[in-house]
Amino acid sequence: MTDPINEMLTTALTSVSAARNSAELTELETQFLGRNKGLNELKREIAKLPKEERPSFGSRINDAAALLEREFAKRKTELKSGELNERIRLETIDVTLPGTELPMGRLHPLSTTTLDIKATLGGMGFEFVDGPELEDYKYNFEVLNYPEDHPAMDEQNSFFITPSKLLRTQTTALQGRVMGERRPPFRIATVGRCYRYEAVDATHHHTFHQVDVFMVDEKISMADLKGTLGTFARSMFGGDTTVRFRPDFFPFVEPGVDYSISWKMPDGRIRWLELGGAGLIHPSILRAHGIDSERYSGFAFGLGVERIHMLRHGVSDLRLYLDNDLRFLEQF
Ligand code: FA5
Repeated sequence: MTDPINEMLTTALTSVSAARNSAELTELETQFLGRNKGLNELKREIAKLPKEERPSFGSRINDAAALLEREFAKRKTELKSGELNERIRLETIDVTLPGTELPMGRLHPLSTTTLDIKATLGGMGFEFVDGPELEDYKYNFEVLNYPEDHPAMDEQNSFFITPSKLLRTQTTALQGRVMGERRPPFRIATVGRCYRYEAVDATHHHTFHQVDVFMVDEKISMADLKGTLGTFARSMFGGDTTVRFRPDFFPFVEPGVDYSISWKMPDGRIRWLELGGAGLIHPSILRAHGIDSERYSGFAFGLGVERIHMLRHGVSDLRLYLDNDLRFLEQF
């Protein structure tokens, strides 16, 4: 007759040495040494044995359990160290492997354009000054000679925050702030965000950027304006660019013009592209700031930053600058 203790011990020892990992081993441990399982289950047989056989059967089960526990412990150590070695092997960093390339960030096209504008005008002696985007009605319209309810203001529908504060519609709003604090001569430029409440299309946005440039000194004339604009335009658009003036109205300049630059088409023909507005600062504005308009005069011009980048790179839709679509931005 086969001995149930030996039989179970043999099966258990074979299974222990065949266990492939700690999890399997833990399962086997429950199976053979668990409460009311395996060898412990055999203990229930004791009661069925003749009295004299009971003690030796019981002590043989205990011996077998002790032997098995040692085997489990041994195998556990073996498996654990194998698993640790495997983990070390897997987690080892090979410093000789090529690295993962991280995508490089870059400046937004409007930022690079702004830097170009600043380098150009800075090189021409203009000092850059920032004005607030949340501007006083006074600086955005009033001191720029917009009479209340003047139709010129309709072209610059605004986002009013309070009756006297609005998101500036033009960087020209800086003029009054500078003239309130400085005495001529000065050469000032500013670039920044502007807002207008208007229908968004390929050439208009509610949020866009402008550059404004103005200087006040003795004997400043339209010739100075044209010379400065020409130098600026040639630096931004190429060496043979010329500037053309046409009369236009802005309440803060007299005379006022809109200006275009010459643009050479691929077939060699010249096209004129409108860039912005300009003129001689209205003498009444100088006087309002205590500047002697008999002695001093000044010019001012303004233009859109998006427009510059669009012309330089053939971009046909201004909305792309605010969409933040990488497929567009990564082209520059
Ligand atoms: C002005 O804003 C005047 N302040 C310019 C000026 C300055 C005239 C100094 C005289 C002396 P205008 O509204 O035309 O003018 O705007 C100037 C430029 O800003 C436009 O040519 C255009 O390039 C840009 N611009 C104006 N409105 C928008 C808009 N909604 N979206 C995108 N660009 C705009």
